[in-house]
Amino acid sequence: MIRSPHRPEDAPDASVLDTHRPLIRSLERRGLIRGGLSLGALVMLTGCDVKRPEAVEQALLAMSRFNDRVQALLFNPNQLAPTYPDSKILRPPKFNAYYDVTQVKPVDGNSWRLEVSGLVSNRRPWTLTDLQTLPQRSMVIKHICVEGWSYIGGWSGVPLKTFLEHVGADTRAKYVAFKTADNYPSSIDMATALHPQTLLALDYGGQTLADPFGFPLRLRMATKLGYKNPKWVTAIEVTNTYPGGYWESRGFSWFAGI
Ligand SMILES: Nc1nc2c(c(=O)[nH]1)N[C@H]1C(S)=C(S)[C@@H](COP(=O)(O)O)O[C@H]1N2
Ligand SMILES: [Mo]
Repeated sequence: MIRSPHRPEDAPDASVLDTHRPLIRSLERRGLIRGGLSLGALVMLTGCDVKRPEAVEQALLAMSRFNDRVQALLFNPNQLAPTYPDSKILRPPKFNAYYDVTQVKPVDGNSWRLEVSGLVSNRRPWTLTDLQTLPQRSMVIKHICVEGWSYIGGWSGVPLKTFLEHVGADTRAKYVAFKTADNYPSSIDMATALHPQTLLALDYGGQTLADPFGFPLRLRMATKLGYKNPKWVTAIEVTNTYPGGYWESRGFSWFAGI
């Protein structure tokens, strides 16, 4: 059996609710809920793990898709997630993947290429040096994993929006999809791809990404849960065909953002 970092056997605790406070607050502000959110409702909005009988799995899957649309409608492209001072950056960051840290296979930065496909005008692959010459941006943000833990991390890299402009992406397309060296497919909505706090990260805490955290390139977004941030990215595709993702095909919410 695959080791799940999202341990469905564990019951969620108060810290899970805590890590989703920004989402809850934003829903409250928009008058969609009053006085907080039940754990059940939260589960449906975020695809957070809870104990659930196998029988309701299909229903939950359908519900989580419906909620992807609701969540996408709630997304405000101009709203910024909270940022923090550099002094709060956790060093080293916390590791997570669908396997243990000892099983990480480092990627060779020299032979690594970023493939580009789909609705773009330039499909030329990118080297690490190519990416380093694009304008960079930094952000210190909170990483929230559905397991119920979080940490503040400092990331720098190329805004995905800048990259998409450089490859001549059709930004009217619905999705941006990612492939990774460890076979962890992932995808996001175009509105989040163009958000200013969505980076193709090359550095953590002012240093080149360490192997366990996605060297040479990983996606880092301030507005989505941890599992939506693929590490060791090898390919980007702009598409109108729903691409899904590793945890999404196992019942987790696809949008998973605020
Ligand atoms: N390629 C890849 N990316 C991944 C994962 C993975 O297993 N493989 N796990 C995700 C999950 S569940 C989390 S919480 C974060 C952890 O990122 P970190 O190790 O930088 O904290 O990476 C995400 N990106
Ligand atoms: Mo996660």
